[in-house]
Amino acid sequence: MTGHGKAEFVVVANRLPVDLERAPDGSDNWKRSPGGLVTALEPILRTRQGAWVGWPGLADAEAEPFEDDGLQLHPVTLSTDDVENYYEGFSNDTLWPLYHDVVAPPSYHRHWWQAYAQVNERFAAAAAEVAAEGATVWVQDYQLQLVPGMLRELRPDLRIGFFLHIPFPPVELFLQLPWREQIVRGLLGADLVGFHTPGGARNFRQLATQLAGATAAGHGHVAYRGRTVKLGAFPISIDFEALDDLSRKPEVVARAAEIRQELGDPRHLLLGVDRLDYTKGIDVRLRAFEELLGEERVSADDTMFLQIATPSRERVEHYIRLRAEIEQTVGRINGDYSRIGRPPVHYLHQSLPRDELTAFYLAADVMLVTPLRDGMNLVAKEYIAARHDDAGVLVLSEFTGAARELTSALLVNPHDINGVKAAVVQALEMPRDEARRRMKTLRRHVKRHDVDRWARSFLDALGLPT
Ligand code: ADQ
Repeated sequence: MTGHGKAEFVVVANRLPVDLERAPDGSDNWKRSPGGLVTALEPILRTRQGAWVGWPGLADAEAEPFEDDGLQLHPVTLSTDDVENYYEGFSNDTLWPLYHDVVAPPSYHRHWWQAYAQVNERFAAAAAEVAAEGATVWVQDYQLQLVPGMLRELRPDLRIGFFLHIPFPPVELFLQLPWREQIVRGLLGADLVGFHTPGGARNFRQLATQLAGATAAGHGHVAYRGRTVKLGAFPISIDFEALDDLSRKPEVVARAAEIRQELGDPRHLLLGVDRLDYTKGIDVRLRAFEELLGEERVSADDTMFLQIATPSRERVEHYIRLRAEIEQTVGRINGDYSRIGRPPVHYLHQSLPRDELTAFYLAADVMLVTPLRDGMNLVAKEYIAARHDDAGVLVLSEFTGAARELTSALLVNPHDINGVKAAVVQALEMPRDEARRRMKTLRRHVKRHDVDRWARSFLDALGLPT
């Protein structure tokens, strides 16, 4: 067939696996942004003349398709208005809070929706252009939920998969969305729609029936417009081996010891690592820690809490407010409980290099992962992979996808502050043998269920042998 591209396998994601950076002199530079997704998909992309369609991360950047280290990259341009309305607006201020159980109120604006639909058209057109006849296209995440339907219209010959990286919300909440039917129909354009958990797949199945007239078609399938759409749970993971290796490097081990020393050798070190996001429950763990200090159940003399928060979505109102609140809380706790040179809370609003982050994981006795809602939460799995010494205790919110798998962690309800406090105390006092036993079980699980297995199981279900 003429007019089609050459790629047998196409990944469509909001972001490319490289970022475009513009120097002050106006020259452009591409920088790799290593993420789990690229690592997992790179071998498959290479062997199948794969292509990746995505935004380079800079507004108004017009860039030609190019090859980077054997990968065909197809940049999609977003204007400043697109970034404001499609990305910061509809994606991050409508869908993100709605899909995370409305822990912040979502904003519904018709011009944001229009921009979302237009940008999705652009991604679908770009994918249609690069995909070969009969190719497989894998669309990623909540920013691109209309792409499967649009792409099917343009290219009925393609095999289309979609994976949602965030939770798919309960039916009653999803029904708030003024454009609920369009979104559901958009997703039903795929041959396979994947979620982190069976609950997400169940919610979607009910909505597909209720809003789009899909009908049940055997276990895990629905029939829609003469096609069968497969629905399933595919819990994402991390590159266990790479992180395990990194954590064993003598420099990283030495750095972990150095970090504890720099902190003044606390007996106990608690750690939180997140994007600065209101879904992550950073406030929950700060409150728990503050109350424990106030009640003298933990002492600032020997216990420290270190929160590392990557700057995120800094122009969206909810995030601006969250940052101010967290910083105020940190200031209050330190004001109340510090001695000179020994604040009980250390707070870094910074993104850290991989090896440094791994050293922090290795240095921490207790990892606090307390989201109010999270699709999976890779930080929990990274902490486990970094603990080659089988030490460390993970406190994990029940409301993460990870909690379904990591049942040997101390599971907590982040809405129950007393429960969180009790878990923190239990973690601090846990006998070494018990901590070891739990960590070994957790490591065995994550090692077996790594990101490679995730990608393979999704692509197998889509009918693309890997
Ligand atoms: P996120 O909400 O970004 O991902 P998460 O899964 O925890 O959440 O991934 C965060 C990543 O950022 C981790 O790899 C972590 O190492 C890194 N990171 C965090 N803070 C950092 C820092 N200060 N410096 C450097 N790196 C830092 C979304 C969903 C999740 C889902 C993933 C994958 O919200 O639920 O697990 O996608 O599907």
